[in-house]
Amino acid sequence: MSLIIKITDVHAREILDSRGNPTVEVEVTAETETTGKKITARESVPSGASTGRFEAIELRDGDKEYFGLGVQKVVDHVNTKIREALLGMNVLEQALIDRRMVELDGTDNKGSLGANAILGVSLACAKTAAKALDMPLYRYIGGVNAKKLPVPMMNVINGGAHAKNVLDFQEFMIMPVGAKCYTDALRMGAEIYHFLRQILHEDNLGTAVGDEGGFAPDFKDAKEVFRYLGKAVEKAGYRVGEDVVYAMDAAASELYDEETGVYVFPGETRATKDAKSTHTKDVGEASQKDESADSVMRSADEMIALYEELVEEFPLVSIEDGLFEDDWEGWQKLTARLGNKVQLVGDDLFVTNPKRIKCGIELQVGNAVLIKVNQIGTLTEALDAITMAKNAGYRTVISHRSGETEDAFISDLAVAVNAGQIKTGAPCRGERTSKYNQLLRIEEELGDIAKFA
Ligand code: 2PG
Ligand code: MG
Repeated sequence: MSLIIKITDVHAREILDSRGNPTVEVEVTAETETTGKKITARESVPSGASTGRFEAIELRDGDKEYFGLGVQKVVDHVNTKIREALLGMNVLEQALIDRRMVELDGTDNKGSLGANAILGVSLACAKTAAKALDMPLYRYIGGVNAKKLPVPMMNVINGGAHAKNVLDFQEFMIMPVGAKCYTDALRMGAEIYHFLRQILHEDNLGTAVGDEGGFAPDFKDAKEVFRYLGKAVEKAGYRVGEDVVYAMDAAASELYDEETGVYVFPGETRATKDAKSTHTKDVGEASQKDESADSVMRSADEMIALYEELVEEFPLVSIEDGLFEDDWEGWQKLTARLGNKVQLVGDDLFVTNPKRIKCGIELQVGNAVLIKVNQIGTLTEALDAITMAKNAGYRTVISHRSGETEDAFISDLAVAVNAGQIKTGAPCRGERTSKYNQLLRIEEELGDIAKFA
């Protein structure tokens, strides 16, 4: 007879995320039939700032509390409709639970119950199940062969929608690929992070941090960022391109102007103007999207050319969202030109959605998929997305959101699926370090059988 651990309660509440915005936290309680033992586990839901337009719907209240960002309706959906639908189900039946919620929602994009309602419950069920079985979460999800520790992609310079600086591209990450284990990789990353702060400070550049814990100085463009990263890596005693390589998230959909079909760089425009002019009185306005004649703009071809230049000049091995989320043709070109040299990650492009990933595979677009559980809304569908990507030879990168909580589910997920890479911000700010620290625990627990990707 197979084990039955029945769900006896599902309860949600509104909590705050790392940006001070409300989000959903869910507790699932389940009782083991044979012993009568009750277990509760909780999980919360992250939230993006540069969200892709094809993501599952994150429901918000839209009234005057929390500037419309409240999630009381979502909490209510969990505490009534979802709770009623799941009571009595076996918490070990993750796929069935997720399907029941998807059916209950009844839409394509989880817009009626809210992906934030469904995801909170989905993840909390997995956690409760693992706890009831007295198993590490990564092993419960991934099985006996879950043992690969991911290379951390640490976002040490923040721009775009994650910071109020002039830097147009969103994320610049260091990957300590030369480390012999995850623990060493994290240490190397943290050391480089501290040297970077020191160098920025010496050059009178800002060391305040953005949403993901990376510094957010007014760097003019990507090349300037990579030069500084190089200095920090060397100062920390590591070799650029050998011990440490770079990754970036262009988040190009945020720069794309659909009317004109070009990418607009307001920060670079402003920095260029500043450099040219001794008169700085109209600088403030330029931080808005500047459509004037001397704005820095790039076509898709020019974007690709820029990436080629960056790859040529720096050890940049991974580019995420290099082009607009619905420019499949542009992505095909980008992949044809750079796909055999670097990792091309689809985030807003694929939105962790098996349908869009399938399309990408058919069109030979990108070669890696960013996995964000809240983009799709259930653990089962996220696992489907990972399987599909892997079967097609695409790499997977497990990812946080810019708005996070203290929960570290994604760390276990990364090991569970042997993803190989995780991006979860800088080695700074509690909601980022909670993920990195959980991976330290997992590596320690796995001991000898742990493999560093
Ligand atoms: C991204 C993410 C996470 P956001 O674009 O990859 O870094 O940002 O959560 O704001 O979409
Ligand atoms: Mg992204």
